Amino acid sequence: MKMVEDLKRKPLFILAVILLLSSAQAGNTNRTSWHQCADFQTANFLHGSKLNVQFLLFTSSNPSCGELILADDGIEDTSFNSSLETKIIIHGFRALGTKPSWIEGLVRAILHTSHVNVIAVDWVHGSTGAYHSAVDNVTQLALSISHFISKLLALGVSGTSIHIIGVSLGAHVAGLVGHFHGGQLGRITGLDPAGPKYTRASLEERLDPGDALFVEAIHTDADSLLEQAGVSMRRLPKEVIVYLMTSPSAPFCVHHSLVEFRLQKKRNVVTSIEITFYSNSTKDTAKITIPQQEEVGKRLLAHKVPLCEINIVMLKYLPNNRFWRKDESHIVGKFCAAPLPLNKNRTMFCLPWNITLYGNMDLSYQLSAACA
Ligand SMILES: *[C@@H]1O[C@H](CO)[C@@H](O)[C@H](O)[C@H]1NC(C)=O
Ligand SMILES: *[C@@H]1O[C@H](CO)[C@@H](O)[C@H](O)[C@H]1NC(C)=O
Ligand SMILES: *[C@@H]1O[C@H](CO)[C@@H](O)[C@H](O)[C@H]1NC(C)=O
Ligand SMILES: *[C@@H]1O[C@H](CO)[C@@H](O)[C@H](O)[C@H]1NC(C)=O
Ligand SMILES: *[C@@H]1O[C@H](CO)[C@@H](O)[C@H](O)[C@H]1NC(C)=O
Ligand SMILES: CC(=O)N[C@H]1CO[C@H](CO)[C@@H](O)[C@@H]1O
Repeated sequence: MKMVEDLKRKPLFILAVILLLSSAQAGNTNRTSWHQCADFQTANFLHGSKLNVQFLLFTSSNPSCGELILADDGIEDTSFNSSLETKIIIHGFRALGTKPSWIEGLVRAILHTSHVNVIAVDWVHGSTGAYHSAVDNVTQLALSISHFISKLLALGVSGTSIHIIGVSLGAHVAGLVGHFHGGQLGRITGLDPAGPKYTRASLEERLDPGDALFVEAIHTDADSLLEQAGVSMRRLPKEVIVYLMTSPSAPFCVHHSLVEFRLQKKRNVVTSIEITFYSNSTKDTAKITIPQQEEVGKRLLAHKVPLCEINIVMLKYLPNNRFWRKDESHIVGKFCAAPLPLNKNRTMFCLPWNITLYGNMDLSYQLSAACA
């Protein structure tokens, strides 16, 4: 049995040696000049019993060319800049043992907006095969990433400048790494943290709020987003669930505005007002609800173009008519909108007068926020 396995492995082993030799010959002794772009491994080629974790460094000066960092070799010899923040990306289960297709886009997007070191952790090798065996490899992987981070800390990198971004199963790896560092690393972002095998896991095993100074989990497949979109202006508690609106199609991101209606006088019933933003090509709607005996209702309105491209706002009062009781025929109040996040200046765009809205009738106004 053992011999059969060895025989099967030999051609691959020889091929790997040839590749190593040829790459050594292609380079010269100048480390920076022979450096070629390093890429993710493919697991079916390098099949073996080791995790073969690779750390690939990407920087703004060369966002599409990975630099292989060997944890035991001089990190100082690479383009790693220890005075910058460091983002470490950890992928999840890879059924087919291939490079995650989103890695390049994520690296480019990060480097486009921030001047940081980006390190992509390639554990394709241990993440393939059956899901449960990928899960079994998580502790060993987390240990080797922790070891790598310790090397960075020894170089003078501050723990708070480290941000781990873990996707799916990688989110729990990030949690484990953070746990090994006593929860003192700066930030962990879990993107769609994996559910299978983790819903009943202990705090040590899965991503939890104690794993870093700031821990966030972003779920893109959660249900019922919309009814939670009321706006509360209270101080954030230590842990909070927040909802981010998205559009139904790529690139999914939308702009958010706070819309607000302030009644001239309080009412004994709930007040509902439909707000619609129109640009030349888009239409987005939200419903403001003002509780009874309150003056103000606030709501988040997600729109596909920036607020400054919205030219018309349409308001519609939805009377609360019941069979036994008619609501008031009209309401009077003031409407304001502000792009989020609110900046220091708290720029609000208000219709400059109290408006009268009649039941179920659309009223349109020009909204002219200037583009910055
Ligand atoms: C080695 O790299 C340095 C820095 O990029 C460069 O100035 C030098 O010419 C290179 N030497 C060789 C032999 O390629
Ligand atoms: C590292 O980053 C800092 C801050 O941007 C910069 O001032 C410095 O020149 C960089 N060092 C190197 C070697 O690029
Ligand atoms: C919207 O249409 C008007 C009139 O055609 C045009 O002047 C304006 O530039 C357009 N705005 C945008 C953001 O395309
Ligand atoms: C805030 O207001 C100040 C003074 O009017 C202005 O210089 C600054 O650009 C404004 N900032 C923003 C984010 O609008
Ligand atoms: C709108 O109504 C409120 C409440 O009655 C009043 O204080 C405010 O002056 C009015 N604003 C305008 C612009 O008429
Ligand atoms: C690369 C590696 O270590 N893979 C291991 C992952 O876990 C499974 C299940 O324990 C092992 O069979 C693999 O060898």
